[in-house]
Amino acid sequence: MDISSTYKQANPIAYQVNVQTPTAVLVGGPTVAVGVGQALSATLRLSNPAGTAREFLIGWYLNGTTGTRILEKRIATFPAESVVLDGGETRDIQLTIPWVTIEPWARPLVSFELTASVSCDAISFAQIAQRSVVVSAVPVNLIAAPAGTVRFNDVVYLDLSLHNSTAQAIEGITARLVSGGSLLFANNSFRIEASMGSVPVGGELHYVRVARAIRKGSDKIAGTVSSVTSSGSSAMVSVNIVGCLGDLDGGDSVDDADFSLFVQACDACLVPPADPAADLNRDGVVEDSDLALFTQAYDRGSCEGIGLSKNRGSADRELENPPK
Ligand SMILES: [Ca+2]
Ligand SMILES: [Ca+2]
Repeated sequence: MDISSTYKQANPIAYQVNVQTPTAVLVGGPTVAVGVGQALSATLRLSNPAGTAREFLIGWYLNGTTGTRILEKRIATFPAESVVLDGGETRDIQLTIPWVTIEPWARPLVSFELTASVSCDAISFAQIAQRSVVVSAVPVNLIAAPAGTVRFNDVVYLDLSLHNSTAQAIEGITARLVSGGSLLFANNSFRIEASMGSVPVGGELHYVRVARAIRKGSDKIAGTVSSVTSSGSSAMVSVNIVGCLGDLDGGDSVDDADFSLFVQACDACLVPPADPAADLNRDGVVEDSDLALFTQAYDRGSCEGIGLSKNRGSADRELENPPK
């Protein structure tokens, strides 16, 4: 009776250990980042602890997933590449997966799982060398002008921009701006968005929109760019709003100094050159109807409690429902 053969059949794992099992590991952290248009690169470390040379067959495959759901079975390199390691040798093998292979699946919310598929003699190591692959987003920039502190009722320009430094066009772009409730966009909403088409390699995108400061206090505005070909990116900008309706110098009260500025704006009439903060009803001209609102604000004097969500004056309510 062949005791050795019987032992091998009953104890396959012990058998593998006895012949000095080779190893295959993807080196690095749990996640591999790949930029849009760039090749995915990963290092596979092979080890042959046996006393004699052995042939390794190396392949890889990618699964596209959303959450735990696998989108498609796999894309893979087969037949596998052959590598011979001497006895006791450890060697790093570079795996390179071109972007054209990844691109058809590269969509927002899709991640990938890279598996190195390795066999040595009759022992297969598929499933043991895995890494998550994240398609990096293209960063965006958001600028407010004027920056920092603005006066109540001032016009603020928001510029959401993107530079395509990747190796392929970014397609199907949607740009979006969302205010925290203190900046009202020209569409009379706290949120505005538009389809922006595509940005070629090396090209720039600018999404510039106008908003009005309608509430005192600090506010955060979020700008987001999403695309059908890459992950979404977002940026934030903070704006601090001082004063109240009619407080044209930002001193937190409506007094003679503001009236002087209001008269100057009245002379100019059209916005611009007239100060937009003097156009209290926001119809593009500074005239009698603004004077009526200014007089109410002047009689009130202090900005205390004005422009907050509670205890609002009639002028504030008018601001939130401006003439179409
Ligand atoms: Ca003032
Ligand atoms: Ca007006």
